[in-house]
Amino acid sequence: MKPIIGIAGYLLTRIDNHLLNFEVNQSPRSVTSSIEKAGGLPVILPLSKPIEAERYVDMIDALVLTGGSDVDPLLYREEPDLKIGKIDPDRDAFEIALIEEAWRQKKPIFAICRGLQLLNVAFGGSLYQDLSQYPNLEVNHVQPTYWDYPTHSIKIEKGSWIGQSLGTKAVINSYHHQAIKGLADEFEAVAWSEDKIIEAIESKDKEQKVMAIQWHPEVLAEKYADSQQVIKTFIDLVKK
Ligand SMILES: [Mn+2]
Repeated sequence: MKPIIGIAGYLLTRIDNHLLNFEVNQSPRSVTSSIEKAGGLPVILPLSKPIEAERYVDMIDALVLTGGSDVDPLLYREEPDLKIGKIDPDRDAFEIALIEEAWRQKKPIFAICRGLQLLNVAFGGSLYQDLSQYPNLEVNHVQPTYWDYPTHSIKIEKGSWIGQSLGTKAVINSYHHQAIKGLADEFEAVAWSEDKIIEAIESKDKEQKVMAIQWHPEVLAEKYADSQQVIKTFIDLVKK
C-alpha cells in the first residue's frame, strides 16, 4: 500500500492573485507529482486550526511542509527586522501544531525551504531574518534564474539520509532570503553552501525520521534524477 503523505496546504488569496474572487486552498504541483513518482499518495491538508492537527496527523503516514512566506520572528523572540518579508501567522500556527503532533506520533517529516526554517523554530531554533544579517555571505541564495536550474554548490555529510541520494557534493537551486541562525538541539546540520549556510538538517534521534532541506528538490525532480531520488529516499524511509 502506498503511504499517505499529508502536505500542509496554504491559501492563495486575492493579494497573491488579483484575478481571484475567492481564496483557494493550494500546494505546489511539483510537490504532489514528485511524491507520486516516488511511490507515495499525496493528500493536501487545508490550512486549518491548530486544534485539528492531531486528527489530521492520525490520518497520514508522513507530513510534508512546503515553501512560502517568512516565519514570524516573534516565534523566536525577535522583533521584525527591516528586511523581513510577508509573514503568515495562521499558517505558522497550524504547521507548528502539525510538526509537534507528527513528532509526538513519530511520523516522518519532510520539510522544504520555509518548512526547514519553521521546523527549526518549532523546536526553539532561530533564523537570520534576512541573509544580509549573515556576516559571511558570499553566495547568491536568491537565484535570479529559473527555479528548475541548479545554481550553487553544497557539501553533504556522508552517511546522512540526504547523502544517500546525492553523495557528498551537489549543485542545487536556491530561493531563500532567510536561513538557520541557531540550530535547535533536536537536529544536526547535514549540508552546507560554500559560505557555510546550513542547507539541510536531519533529526539526531533516528527513531524520528525528519529530513529538512533549504532548497527545492521537488522542482528539480522533473529534470534531475538525483533530486527525484531525494524525495524517493524520504518515501522509502516512510515505508520502513
Ligand atoms: Mn542556498
